[in-house]
Amino acid sequence: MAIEELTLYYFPGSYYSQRVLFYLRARSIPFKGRYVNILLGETYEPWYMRMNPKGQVPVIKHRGGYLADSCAIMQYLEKEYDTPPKLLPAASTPQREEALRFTDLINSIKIEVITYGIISFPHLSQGGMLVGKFQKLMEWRAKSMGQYTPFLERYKAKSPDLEDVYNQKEKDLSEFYAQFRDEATVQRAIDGAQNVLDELEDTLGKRKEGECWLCGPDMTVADVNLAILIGRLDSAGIGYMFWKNGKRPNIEAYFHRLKKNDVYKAVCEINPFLGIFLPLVKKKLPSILGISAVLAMIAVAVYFWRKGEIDLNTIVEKVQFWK
Ligand SMILES: N[C@@H](CCC(=O)N[C@@H](CS)C(=O)NCC(=O)O)C(=O)O
Repeated sequence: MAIEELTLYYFPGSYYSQRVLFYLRARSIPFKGRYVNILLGETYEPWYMRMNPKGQVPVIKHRGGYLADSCAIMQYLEKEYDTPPKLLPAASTPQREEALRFTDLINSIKIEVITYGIISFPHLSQGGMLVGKFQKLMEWRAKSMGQYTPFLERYKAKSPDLEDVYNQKEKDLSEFYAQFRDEATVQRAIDGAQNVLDELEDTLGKRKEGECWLCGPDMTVADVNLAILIGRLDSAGIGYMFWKNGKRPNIEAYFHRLKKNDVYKAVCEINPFLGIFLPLVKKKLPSILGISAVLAMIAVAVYFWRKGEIDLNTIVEKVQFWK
């Protein structure tokens, strides 16, 4: 058991952060959470880019080193933390190969292209209005993407040693935006996801009684990835395109089981206000309180001064006396 403190840099509504949050909770691994606001572009600040030049969450800090990428993090923690339940089956077993193969399959789904792309091309959802609770947040994010370039330019000017890192990030972001603004690309991403879900539906259909997870009776990393995928499609209001109304009964039954799972509830069923905005306010609380206190003091001083109860000359005299 590793005793060094583990810190997770994450954003609660982020798809990839949720994978690591789910994994850590499922394994009861203690960690210190460090909330990073991707909506305000905090991951593009120089201190963060030095930690992860891709400017993305999640990142972990462990034994003085940093590691990015949700799957790499889960594999690392699997090696570092021995206490059960392990989520990657033992090496050279067919279950391990299966868990890794399903992980790759789920990773091949371009989730951002689907969820943001559908906001630009709602007719591709074939179901009219989206009703997910993250819809407003995602609409806002889809619109605000592309407005980060001035931030990147400013940070680049302040930290010339990171010039190449920021140039690469600008390039990556413009390629990323272009993907979900192209209808054919969004349609291809949806088709790709439908194919992956067909395969997962078949796999779940072959499981025996009591084998509730993708690779059998025990949860694996493949289930962490599937749970977060299902949670995202549901919260984006497009679950009906993929499993609802009897379309894929095994996936639907899996989703119903997930909804009773405490880890899933804690990680995926977050309230956008309580889970996303409140932590931000809490984080900024010292500065909010500090600014409010200064403003309140100024207001009180101005009030008494205007009432004539504060005489500036007397104050100046008193200060000089005490000097
Ligand atoms: N492959 C990475 C992807 C991480 C990622 O795309 N994170 C998103 C949040 S869900 C992010 O930080 N986006 C901001 C950006 O790409 O600039 C992983 O698995 O962790």
